[in-house]
Order: sequence, then C-alpha cells, then structure tokens
Amino acid sequence: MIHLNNNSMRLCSIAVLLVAFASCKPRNEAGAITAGAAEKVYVAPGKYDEFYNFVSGGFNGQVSVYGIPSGRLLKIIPVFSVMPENGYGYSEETKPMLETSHGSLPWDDQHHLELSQKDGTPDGRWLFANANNTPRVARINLATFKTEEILELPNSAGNHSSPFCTENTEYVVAGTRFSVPIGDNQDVPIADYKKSFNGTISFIKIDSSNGRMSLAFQLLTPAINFDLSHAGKGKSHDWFFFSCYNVEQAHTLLEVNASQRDKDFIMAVNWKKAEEYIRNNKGTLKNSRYAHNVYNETTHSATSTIENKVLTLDPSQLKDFVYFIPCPKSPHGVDIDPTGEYIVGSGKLAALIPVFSFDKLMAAIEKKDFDGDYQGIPVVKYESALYGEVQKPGLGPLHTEFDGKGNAYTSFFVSSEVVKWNIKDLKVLDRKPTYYSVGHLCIPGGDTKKPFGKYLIAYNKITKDRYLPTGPELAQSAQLYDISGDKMELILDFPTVGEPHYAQALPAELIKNNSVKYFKIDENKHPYVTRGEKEAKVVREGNKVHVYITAIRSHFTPDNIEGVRVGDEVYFHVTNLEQDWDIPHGFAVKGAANAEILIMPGETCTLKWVPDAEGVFPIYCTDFCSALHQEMQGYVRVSKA
Ligand code: CUK
Ligand code: CUA
Repeated sequence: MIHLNNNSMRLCSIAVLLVAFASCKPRNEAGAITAGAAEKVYVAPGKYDEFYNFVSGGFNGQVSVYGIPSGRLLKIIPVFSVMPENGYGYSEETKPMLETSHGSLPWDDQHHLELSQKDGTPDGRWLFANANNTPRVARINLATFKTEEILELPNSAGNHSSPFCTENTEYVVAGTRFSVPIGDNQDVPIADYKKSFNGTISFIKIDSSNGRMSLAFQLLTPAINFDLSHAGKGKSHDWFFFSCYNVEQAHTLLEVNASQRDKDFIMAVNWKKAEEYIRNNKGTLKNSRYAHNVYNETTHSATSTIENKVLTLDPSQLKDFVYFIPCPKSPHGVDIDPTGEYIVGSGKLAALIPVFSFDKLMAAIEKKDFDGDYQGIPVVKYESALYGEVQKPGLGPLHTEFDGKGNAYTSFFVSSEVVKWNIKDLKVLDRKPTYYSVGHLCIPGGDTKKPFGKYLIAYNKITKDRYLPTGPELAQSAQLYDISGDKMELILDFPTVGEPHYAQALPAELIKNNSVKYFKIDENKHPYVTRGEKEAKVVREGNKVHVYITAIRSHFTPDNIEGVRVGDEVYFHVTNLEQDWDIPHGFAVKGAANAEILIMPGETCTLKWVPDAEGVFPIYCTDFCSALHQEMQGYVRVSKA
C-alpha cells in the first residue's frame, strides 16, 4: 500500500493539470479567419508599418523589432549576447559591453522590456531590457537602435521582476527572482535560507538628460521570490507593485514546497518614501561588486568599470513604506490599469483574477487594517484591499494589458486563450484561443496611462502545428489580434526569433523621424579614427600593430599591408568614410577568431587579430556595398616572428 503524503498529492494535482494541458489536441482553427484579416495586416511594398513592436528574445539574449500590423522582422538589436553578424561583443569597442563582475559573458536570457516614459506615456527615447541570468539592465537608444549602457545588479539572482519604470522614468526598478545572501563572497549553508538570504529590489536612477543609469539603492526584503512588477500611475504614482511567490520560503523542490499556501503576496512599495529615507541617510552601505558598461556615441567605444558599494534599505527596520497584500496562488503578473486605481494580480495556478483597489489599499494602510505581519512587514487584509474578483475567467492567468477604454485583456497559459473583461464590473466580455499557451501579451501602450489600443499581440510558448515543421525545434511565435471592435479577431501569425516574453510597442510616428542616418565623420572622437585616406597608416608599438584603415566605395586604404609578424596583436581600426544613409562596410580577415565587424558610415570599429602563421592573408568587405563590392579587398603579409 502506498501512502501519498500531502506534498506528493499536491504535486500530483499540479502535474495532472499540466499534463492535461500538454496532451490536449491543438485546435487549429484557421478556418475561423475571415478574408478581411488579410487586408488588415497587408502593408503594401514600400509602405511602412503603423507600430514598432520591440520583442524580447528570451534565451537568445537580444531584442528584436517587428512592424505591426505586418509582423515583418525589421531588426535584431544585440544586447546581452554576442552577435557575429555585426561584431557586437567581438569588436574592441563593444567587448566592454558584455563585462560583468564574473568577467566577460557571451550570453544571457532576456525577458522584459520597458519604454522610457514621460507623464506615464512612452516618450520614444530609450528602451530598457533585463538580463535574467546574470542580473543586468540595458538601455537601448531609440535614435540609433544601439545598446548604450548595461548596469549589473549585485545581490540579485535571476533579474526577472525587471526592468519596469516609474511614470517619468525617474527610476528603472528591478526585483530579484532568487533570494541570495547579501554582500560579496557569502559562503553560507543553503539550509540557512530563511535567516541568511534576502530578496532585493534595485532602484536604478535615470539621468533625464542622457539616460545614464546609476544604482541608487537596494531594498532588502525577506527571503522570497519576486516575479514581476509595475509602477503605479496617476494617483498611485508614488507606488510600485511586485508579485511575490514562495512566501513559504522553500529552498528546494519549489514546485511542491512553494505552492503550499493558498495565497502569496503582492508587495506595495512607496518609492517616494524610500527616496526620503535614503536622503535622510537611513541607508546602509554594503560591499557588492558590479560592472557598469557605457557606450559613448562620439568615441563609438564602450568602457567598463567595476563598482564596489551599494546602499541598502531595510523595511523591517524602517516603517511605513512597504506592505504585503495577499494574492491567490503564486502570482505571476501584476498590472496596473491606466487610471492607476486597479491592481490586477494573476495567480499562475488560480481560477480567478483578483483586482485590488488603490484607494481601498490606502484606506486600509491608514486604518492599519492588517492581518499581522510577515517578518516585520505589515500584511494588509485581502478583503480590505480587494476591489473584486473576475470569476471563472480561464485557467492559469499570467499577464494583463489594457485598451484605455475600460477593458483588460488577460493571457491564460493553461487554457491557452486571451480573455477580455471589463474592469468596472469584472464581467468577461470575450475570449479567443491562442496557438498555443500564451505567455505575455502586448497592446501598444497597454501598460501606460494612454494605451493606443487597436491591436493586441500574444506571445506564445508553443507552436506545434502552426508552421511548416522544422525538426524538433520549432519556430517561436506571436499572434496579432484586432481589438478595435467588441470582439477580438485573430488576424495574423508571425514567427519570432528567440523565445518572446514581454514586448512593448509604440506608434512609428513617435520615433521614426528621429532615426540617426549616419554618424558625422568630423564628430568622430574615436582614438584611432582615420578621417581621410591620406591619414591611413600602419603603426607598430612593440608587438602591437595598429592599422589605421579607411573604407569607402569600393576600396580599403591601405589595402596591401606588410611588416606584420607571427604572434603580433594586429588591430584593424576601420573607419567608414561614407557620409550617406545605408552604406555600411564590413571587414573580415582570414583565420580571425573574432567574427567580422560591420562599420556604419562615419564610425570606427576595431577588429583584433593574432596571426598564427606566416603567409599572405586576404581581407575583404563583407557587406555588399556597390557594384564593385567584390573588388573591395586586400592582402596582409605575415612574416616570421
Ligand atoms: S515571464 Cu515569460 S511568460 Cu519571464 Cu515575463 Cu511571464
Ligand atoms: Cu564595402 Cu562591400
């Protein structure tokens, strides 16, 4: 006779739920698509899309840019992973971008994106991206579509609840997924989890003039896991909300042990008050190493520095700015409606959606309507903060976006659908299947004060039979819905690169005319720039050889290079002299371990090469730049050491 204990029973019921879902037959309802759909997504040759859609690349570590409604892939922006295609992470200028306190890393897992905002709406300046594995936040410039800055976050592991920003981009905020021992070199038993580990929330200050990030302070919390977050808006401007799971504080077999309690938490933080505590010197300095990498657009080069200290705040000591709200069944997303009044929690294993009221929350805090505390932090009574529950919306709610017309749209992973519901009366209005198992969804501006509505994009975890089979590894996928009417209408499938998690979208009008077309050669402050062919030269310094080389249609100067010896460190500093849009040149040398470089007009890029043998090595331009592109070549002669 086998006795099932409570844990294995619970494990069974979750497993049954998940298996039931996994084996359910795909319901491919292509027949339901109307002919009108084609017209809605058709962007004629030469015409532009209406929206930019910035989509996380998941485990490819990059961000990709699509046009909506066509679903056309416009660009992949390298952020946390090397990209041989353009030399990101391989050129001497971009190598520092991938430095961390663990040294240089070629890869990360990119989940969430947030556009910079002014007055709670996207201002089109920057896009922030998180790295999940080795915690970092990146800032991408939306005029150049280049990664300009990467800040590592110490005392964090699994930077998942990140990088969401306050209404005027005062801060980008990042919550850790794993709790960890705080400070450098903490060799402690894992069994001491409850007493020796902390969760952290990092507050990254953004300089409004240039976007520059700095780690202002970290909030230390009990050892729990943060999943996602969003800033308040309007009336809730001063607050930030975080979903938490594993309130049980398990450090092993979380699948079972972290699903014991009926409710986990949403954590509400008054960041204005936290700021005040920091101003009044209530923070404690901790030794914590982290890298800060900045790309300078006039030298076209990045530098990496290591910082050593971080200010921390302990809310179990300092009162009145952090509160827990009970939230059913392992909340994943926490999303704030455009008015800032409604806080939507989504329990991954729940069959309802709790909607909290900001006004009620404030009143409950005022009256100290608490259900005791959780390790020194007050827990507001569920009913006191609750506005109401959406009953039977679907199975496994994950994320919610808003259309600005009083409606919310929630993704359901387990029941594989998007559900539209009314925020005021909490009634379900419509539901449409997704193919299959949707994770995040995105409405342009759908997490801001003024959603642009019109479209909803679902980012799916599984595609099964939606595309031509490509072996065991299938295409990742997004689906586009028209949400302009009462009922949602599926109008397009489009494959994505990497695994899409969160995404952001904005009207093309907001940024398309700010796009940089080329870099001015007179403003190029690169230390190895060559501003004209007459300045081209080869300079030896010990065993380092600096080749100042220019590229212009359709030749390199110099294109015959001699005097290099085996074992030399050769630096090809290639300056693209073109002053015209859309004329990059590439550069490659036979046997180089460092990919190629792709140099934009007016830019200088450096490829390092250590020749391993005597001989004559060809160099050539890798980007088809003119009718005589194939003539854009040369030789390097390497002699005995
Ligand atoms: S997570 Cu991907 S489905 Cu990393 Cu935002 Cu919810
Ligand atoms: Cu330059 Cu091809």
